[in-house]
Amino acid sequence: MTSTVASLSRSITKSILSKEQSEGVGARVRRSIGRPELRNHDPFLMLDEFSVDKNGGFPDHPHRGFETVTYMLEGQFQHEDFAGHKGTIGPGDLQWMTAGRGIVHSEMPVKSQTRAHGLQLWINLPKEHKMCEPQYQELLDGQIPRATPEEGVVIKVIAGESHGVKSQVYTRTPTMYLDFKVDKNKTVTQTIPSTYTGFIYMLKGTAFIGDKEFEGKAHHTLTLSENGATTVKIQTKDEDAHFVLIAGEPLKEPIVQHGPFVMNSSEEIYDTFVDYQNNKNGFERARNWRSTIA
Ligand code: FJE
Ligand code: FE
Repeated sequence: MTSTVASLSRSITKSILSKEQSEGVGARVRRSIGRPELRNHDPFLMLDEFSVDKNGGFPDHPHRGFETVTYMLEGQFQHEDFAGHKGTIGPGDLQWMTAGRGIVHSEMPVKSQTRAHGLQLWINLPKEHKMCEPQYQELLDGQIPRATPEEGVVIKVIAGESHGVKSQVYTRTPTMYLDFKVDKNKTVTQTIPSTYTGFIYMLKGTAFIGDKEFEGKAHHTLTLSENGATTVKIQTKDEDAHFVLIAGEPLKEPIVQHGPFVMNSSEEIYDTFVDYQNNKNGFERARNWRSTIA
């Protein structure tokens, strides 16, 4: 009975706190998806809330087989790749990078800034897109559409759709990525395709999720039930809240990951090492390349 299911909200199946750990060079991350308690969130491989001061960063490193989505919260971050693509992203800006067959790049805070703070999500690519040409989709804060279902509720639509507002970002893996800023004492509902795997990552304040009002607090990942429901209900009480809701269609393909390479088999991972070492099949420009920002 679809009418019964549609009236139900998805509920919370797990709530996991992300404590800070070291990553890259002198960087601190709160790892959400990708930590031992939060594996198997197909199509998502990793979500890090990163915090980097002027001495840290993620100097020259490769990627193959997935997408990295960097969403800045505070401060300025620079990036530069082996094809000469470079730029700076600031608060509220988005870089959706499809690594495909190969990217080598550097991601570093702007040195004059005190702290760069943001989210980096890794989305797996389906078999037919793993070796695609790399692509960037870059949006400044002001270019990301907002849904405002009522006063005191602002939803930035980074990918997918919310309250009739659609993102133009092309997602090879069907993905919904929404940033919610909700004032205290509000209720908001969000439609999520019933087949999507989803979670909420809390950035600030407290939110109460689902019909059972599960309490979500800052730096916690709340995984959404897969009960076939098409909505999630989120309430605030005596505090404002800031969180992201991320959901996507599971690929249901084998995943073999070796650090920044994610393929479908160990043979493909082996081929990737050979390609990277020999500057082949997408890594041609890696030969003798060094970033100027690291
Ligand atoms: C890394 C491979 C990587 N979390 N959060 C191995 F690609 C990375 C890496 C990142 C990263 C970059 C940013 Cl901008 C934000 C991140 C991992 O680049 F740290 C390891 N160890
Ligand atoms: Fe990277």
